[in-house]
Amino acid sequence: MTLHLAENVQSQAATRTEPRHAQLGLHDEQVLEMYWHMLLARRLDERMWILHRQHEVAFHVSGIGHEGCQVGAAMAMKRRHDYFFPYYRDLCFTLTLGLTPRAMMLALYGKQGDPMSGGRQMPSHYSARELNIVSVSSPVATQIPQASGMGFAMQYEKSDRVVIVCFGEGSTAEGDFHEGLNWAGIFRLPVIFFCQNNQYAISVPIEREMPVKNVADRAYAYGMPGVMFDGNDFLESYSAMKLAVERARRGEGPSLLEAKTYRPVPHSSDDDDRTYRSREEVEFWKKRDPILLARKYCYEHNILDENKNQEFENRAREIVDDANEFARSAPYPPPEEALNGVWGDLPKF
Ligand SMILES: Cc1ncc(C[n+]2csc(CCOP(=O)(O)OP(=O)(O)O)c2C)c(N)n1
Ligand SMILES: [Mg+2]
Repeated sequence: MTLHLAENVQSQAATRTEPRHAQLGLHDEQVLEMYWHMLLARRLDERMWILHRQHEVAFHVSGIGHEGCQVGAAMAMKRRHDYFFPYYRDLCFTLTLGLTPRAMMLALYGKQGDPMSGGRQMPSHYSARELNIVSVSSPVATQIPQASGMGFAMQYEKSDRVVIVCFGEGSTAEGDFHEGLNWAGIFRLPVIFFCQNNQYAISVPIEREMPVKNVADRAYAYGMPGVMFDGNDFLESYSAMKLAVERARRGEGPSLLEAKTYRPVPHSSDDDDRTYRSREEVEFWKKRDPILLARKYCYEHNILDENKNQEFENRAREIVDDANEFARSAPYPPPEEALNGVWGDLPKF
């Protein structure tokens, strides 16, 4: 069964008068925390683009436009407890889970202290052992069967930990997606499959990626609920994820969640999106920017005002400046350590 979350939530909301976040059990401070993570992620991301255009760094994959669905998802999980399999667009998701801007900048510059790989991985391949954020591989969708494997381990250990795995809609055309969901469906594993549907796989539009309209429709074939929601609405994301997490923790099995969203920037620093989509389309979606929507919500509910917002902007600027300077002035890894962490015992050449 594919459920459209908005219809469900709106019908409940009609009978209640509290603000949406209160209905979801969120305090004002938690909403503010969500807004803060979105804003910090955006300012960090923008700086990464600038550094690339200044030829300071080699590559960047942006999460701009995805902050709403990512912050909602991260806030519904138990940080440092559940297991996370992010993908390259998950800057805001992993930041909310506890990865620091300094760590992200070190990885971007490929510097020695990069805690994810010591400067060996591509940028945007976020991971942190102490936060249970599992290392990302570059071939898309490989993380999906890995997450099902982790779900199987959690079930075997009778743990209450839940696993979440993130991917784009283009990745649902990979065999790995289908094998991962099939396995999780059969064994009713505590895994949440979280698709961030931004309607493109680089230059390929969604109609050329899959023969059905929604990713959530695919859930039926694997015996799990498929839920879609407005991915630019941080509270809808939180709401959908909360239900899926509760279901998984109760031992009722996996869910497939689809956040409908958009990336208003090119696929990566090496892409030119003017070759495959119109500027009108991009401008349309910029008006539905998840940060603008969250800020409006916070203003309307007196959770934030312009002064506080400016304070947040200043703080974000300081943190981004600090992370940038920290990573820029850090040393590169020594060449003789290039094979560390690749071999158990270094072979003789
Ligand atoms: C197996 C594999 N095929 C192709 C690529 C090249 N590639 C990298 S990202 C990407 C698009 C993936 O699109 P989607 O899953 O929708 O995620 P999005 O980037 O849109 O968030 C492709 C084709 C790859 N990394 N791995
Ligand atoms: Mg996509």
